Amino acid sequence: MTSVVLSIGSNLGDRLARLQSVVDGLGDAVRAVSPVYETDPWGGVEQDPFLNAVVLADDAALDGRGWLHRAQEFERAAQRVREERWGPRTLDVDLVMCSDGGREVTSDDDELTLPHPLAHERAFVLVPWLAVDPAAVLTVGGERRSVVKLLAELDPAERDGVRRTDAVLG
Ligand code: PH2
Ligand code: MG
Ligand code: MG
Repeated sequence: MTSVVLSIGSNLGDRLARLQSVVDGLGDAVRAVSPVYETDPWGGVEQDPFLNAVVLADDAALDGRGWLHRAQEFERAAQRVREERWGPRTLDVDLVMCSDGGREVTSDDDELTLPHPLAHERAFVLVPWLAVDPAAVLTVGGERRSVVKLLAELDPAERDGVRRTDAVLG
């Protein structure tokens, strides 16, 4: 059984519908969905705010690469085009971490890096993740770190840039 933490984001078009498309596409695999947050763009590109959420999902049949391919299918279905790094997108589905029978899956090749190498720097990932798993732990530089502490170490401005909305993914 593999479990995955997915970070989903959109800042082009009907942002909420794009996020919902992932929850719909995952169907019965979904274990938990975070609230939806409106977030200031991260990464230095001037662009409109994102909607972000985190989804926890399980699927006995998928390994890390299988999850990556699912994520890419959702992006393709949202007419995602590969564009500017950290620029605007209809839908981004990132694997934050994956575990297999409770054991963390790691990967470091051209196609897939697990855990996500930048997740610990992104309040738009950590805040929604904590909302669905207050005990979340992320491996950073080979060390298991509590996500609560990682978030506390971020610049307060980063945390303030992540604002909970009333939107609900169902
Ligand atoms: N995704 C990016 C670049 N910057 N900023 C926020 N707030 N949320 C995102 O999902 C995001 C971003 C490209 O993947
Ligand atoms: Mg991304
Ligand atoms: Mg991505």
